[in-house]
Amino acid sequence: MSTATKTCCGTSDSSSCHTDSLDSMGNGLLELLRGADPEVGRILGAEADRQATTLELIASENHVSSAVMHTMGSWMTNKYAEGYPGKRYYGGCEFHDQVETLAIERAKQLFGCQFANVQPHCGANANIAAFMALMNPGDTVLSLPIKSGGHLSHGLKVNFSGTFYTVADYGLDPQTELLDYDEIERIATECQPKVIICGYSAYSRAIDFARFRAIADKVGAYLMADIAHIAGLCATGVHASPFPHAHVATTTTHKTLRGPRGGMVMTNDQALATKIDRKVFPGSQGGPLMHVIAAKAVAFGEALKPEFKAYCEQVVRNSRVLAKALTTRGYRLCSGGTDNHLMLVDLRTRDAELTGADAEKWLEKAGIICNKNGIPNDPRSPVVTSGLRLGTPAITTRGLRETDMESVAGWLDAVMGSKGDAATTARVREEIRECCSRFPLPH
Ligand code: DSN
Repeated sequence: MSTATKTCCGTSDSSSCHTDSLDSMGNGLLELLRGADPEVGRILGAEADRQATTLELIASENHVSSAVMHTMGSWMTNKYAEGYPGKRYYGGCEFHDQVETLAIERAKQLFGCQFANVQPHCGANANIAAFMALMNPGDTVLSLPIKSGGHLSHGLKVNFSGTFYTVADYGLDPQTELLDYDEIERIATECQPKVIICGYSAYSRAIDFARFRAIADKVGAYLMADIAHIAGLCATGVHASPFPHAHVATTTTHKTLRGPRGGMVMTNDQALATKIDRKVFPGSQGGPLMHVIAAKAVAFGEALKPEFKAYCEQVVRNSRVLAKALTTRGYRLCSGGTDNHLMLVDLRTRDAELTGADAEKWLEKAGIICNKNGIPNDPRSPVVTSGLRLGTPAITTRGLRETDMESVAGWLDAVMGSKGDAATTARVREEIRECCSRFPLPH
């Protein structure tokens, strides 16, 4: 650790460096790059410093453990392993078979399902494979559009999903901004979809998977649950599980699940599992990212521990407290609150002129990272927006608790309330640096 500031960022300003938050392997990497590639080393050091000294409120991001982080940068990256354990197209896969099998077995245990494909490179790839396994091109998928909190891979026109499939939408109740299951049932009955998707990117309330399955059964559709955002909560019982209700569940592994950047598809149906495997490889991907699959195994091992359940419970407690603290300060939350790790803040109730784009920019200067987000029926464009999406997974990983959420709400409000005024921003930036030094990133 004594070399920490020396290896920092490659900048001359050691006061802004926080590589003491790196573990020995992180510092070792920066030291290595100082000789091997100082340009990249400088960028990586600066990014390590950025993460160490800012509060990450993007609901889909997290800080992985050192074990997960360094498994991604391991020998496993050197190998082609197309195929599946025991059925590869390349020699030398003995240990790749072992680690992929371990990842699969841990995933099955974690989510209480019978089959898991851990090869998708990301959530969108998992969804491509699921679509291909469940539908033929032209078939109808019923989903929540992105403008109401859905995901682009659920049917956006410019995405593969909207290009190759017929898309029908369900919305949120305009008054409550909640899922309206009766209305979803009515639309499903009318459009007779082959697949109904539930699971969202910006919906802060619990999902009733059983109700969705009843609707799917009534119209003879498959139910596909994309649990990318809430995977960690589902794995620990903090949110209901998609199983046994969903025919297929897809997820990313890097959000609340706190693993490496990647995707996964799960099912309880043997015939669907066989199809899914074929649609992942060779259907839509080539060589699996074995270094990421190894890191998925590590992350799933971590998620099976009791500490991870406690972490997920804390994520939701923090989210609820932050939501309340913002409400107290005059911000309206879509649907009135949160049941999970995120909230969607309607900025207009605090200041009619306030936009998501401005707020995101001002907050970043103050050391709070978040994303502008459209709110349901947002009159502003998606690059401006009237909302902010905030999430607590990453700050909970650093150890912030309920009492700290009051400070976080205060910082958010100070910056937005002052319209990014320089003196307020500088004060908040310093207070956040101090907070980050009390809550270092995981080692
Ligand atoms: N981009 C992710 C999110 O931020 O929710 C979804 O894939």
